Amino acid sequence: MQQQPILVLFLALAGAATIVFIYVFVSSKKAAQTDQGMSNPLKKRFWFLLILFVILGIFTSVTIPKSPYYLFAGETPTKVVHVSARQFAFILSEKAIDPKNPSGENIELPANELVEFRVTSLDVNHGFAIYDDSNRLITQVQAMPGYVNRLQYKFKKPGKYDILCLEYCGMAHQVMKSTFIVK
Ligand SMILES: [Cu+2]
Repeated sequence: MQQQPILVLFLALAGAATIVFIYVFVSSKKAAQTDQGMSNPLKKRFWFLLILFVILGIFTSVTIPKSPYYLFAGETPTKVVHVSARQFAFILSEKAIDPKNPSGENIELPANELVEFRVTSLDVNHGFAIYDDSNRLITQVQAMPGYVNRLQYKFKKPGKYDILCLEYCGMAHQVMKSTFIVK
């Protein structure tokens, strides 16, 4: 519901910006055409922009399918974990968490199977960041009040994983930590 007016505003601004660009492009083209007897600098610019767009197009079409949004496209997660972040703890549960009476349990996840974290916050913005046993950040998502962000991941290595807050959220931000086990 909240997103709809933002989308409309974005589309209106994008439309206005496009009209300005088209106007500038058309008016600059006219000026160049009336400059007879001079080599047209727009020709060079045309080829430069064409090559630039082709290169950008190739890079975009190669890299976008590898972005995290499409990593597990078409796969159904075998396990769903609900996560509620709050000052200054993470509550994890396999059942939906009641925001008025939040409670969680110890979580054990299967290795090499798709897991989905449904992450939200009960107060301010937090970061939900997962670290492996050598303290290497492997994946993360924002925990935002009023939104549920889905984070999908396949844990390759069994072991203990830490969850740390990746968004400064208050005086005790640095102690905001939780763990889970992958078997
Ligand atoms: Cu935090």
